[in-house]
Amino acid sequence: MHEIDSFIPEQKEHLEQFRIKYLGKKGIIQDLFADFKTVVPEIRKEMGVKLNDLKQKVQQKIDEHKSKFDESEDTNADTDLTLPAEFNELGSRHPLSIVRNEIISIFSRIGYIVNEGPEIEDDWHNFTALNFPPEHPARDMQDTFFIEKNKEQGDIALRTHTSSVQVRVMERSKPPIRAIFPGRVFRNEAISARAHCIFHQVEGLYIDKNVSFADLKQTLLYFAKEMFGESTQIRLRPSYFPFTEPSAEMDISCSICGGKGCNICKYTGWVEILGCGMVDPNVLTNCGIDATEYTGFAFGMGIERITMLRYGIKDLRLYFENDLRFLKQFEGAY
Ligand code: 2U9
Repeated sequence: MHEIDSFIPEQKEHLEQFRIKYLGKKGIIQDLFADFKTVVPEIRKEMGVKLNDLKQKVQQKIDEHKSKFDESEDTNADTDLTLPAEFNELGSRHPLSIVRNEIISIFSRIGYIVNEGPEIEDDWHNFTALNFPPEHPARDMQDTFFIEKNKEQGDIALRTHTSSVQVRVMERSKPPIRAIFPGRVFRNEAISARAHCIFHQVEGLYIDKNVSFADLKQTLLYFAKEMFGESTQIRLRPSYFPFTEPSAEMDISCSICGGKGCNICKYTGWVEILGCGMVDPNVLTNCGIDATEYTGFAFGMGIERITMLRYGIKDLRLYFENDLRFLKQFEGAY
C-alpha cells in the first residue's frame, strides 16, 4: 500500500505537511507534471490520466481529514464548558384549562366520569332530541353556525352546547349515568367583553332511579363550596330551558365582596354561575330511557364565566389574545 492510502494524520500540522509534500509548489506532484513534458507520445495520454488521478486522490485525502479537524476545532475552541446552562423558559397552563381541570377534579371526587363528543353535530343531537321546538330561536342562523342546511336529512351545524354529547351517551348506555361533559361550543354572537362566538362549557348529568331536585341542589352546593370556598352560599331562581323541567338558574354569594355588594355583583351580593334542572321526560324518552322508571338532573356552566369570577378577569377577549403578560399571571396555578 502506498503512503497516500495509509496516511492518517493525528494533528492538523501533519495534514499540512502532507499537503506541502504532495501538492506544494515544490511538491512531488508538481515535479511529476514538470517531468511530464518529457514523456514520449505513445504513453503520454495514459500517463496524463494517471497523474490527474493521483492529484485527485491526494486532494480527497486532505479534504476528508480537514473536515474532521475543523469540527473538533469548533467544539474545543468556541465552547466554554464552565458557562452556566441556557435557561429554557417553561410555558404555563391557560387559565381556562386550569379551571376546567379543577371542575373535572371536583366532580370526579363524587363519582362523575368525563365524556367528550364531536364539535360538528346533526340537528337531532343538538336540538330535536333536546326538546327544542321547530321554530325555537336557537335554531336560527343568527344564533347557530350552520355547515349544511338539509330539509330531508337534517341540518349539520357547529354544536351550540355540549348537551349533544349527553344525548349520545344516553342513547348508548343504561342508567345509572353520572358524567360531566367539557368542551368547546359555538354561537353566532358578536364578540364583546362579555360574549364570544367560541366558548367552553362543562355540563353535567345524573340519571338513576329516584334522583330528585334535592340531589341536584346538594350536588351544586358541594360544587360551589369546592370552587369558590367553604363560606359560599347558593340560591336557585326559577327559569326555563326546553330540555329541563323544572329549570333553574343558580347564583352564588359574590366571591369578590363576600355578599356585601360590589360592581361585579351589581350591588346585589349574588352572581349567576350556571343553569340547571330536572331532565324533561320527553328528552329521556327521545334518548331511549324509560321515563317512568328513571329521573335525572342536568346542569351547564360557561368556563369563561367561572374563570372570570375565580380570578377577577373583566374582559373575556383576554382569553384568546395569547398575550404573555396575561397568561404568565397564572403560572404555578393548579
Ligand atoms: C340533556 C338534558 C339536559 C343541561 C343544562 C343549562 C341548564 C344551562 C347554560 C349555562 C351557561 C349554557 O354555557 S351556557 O350558556 N346551560 O343553563 N344546561 S340545564 O341540560 C341538559 C343537557 C342534556 C340530555
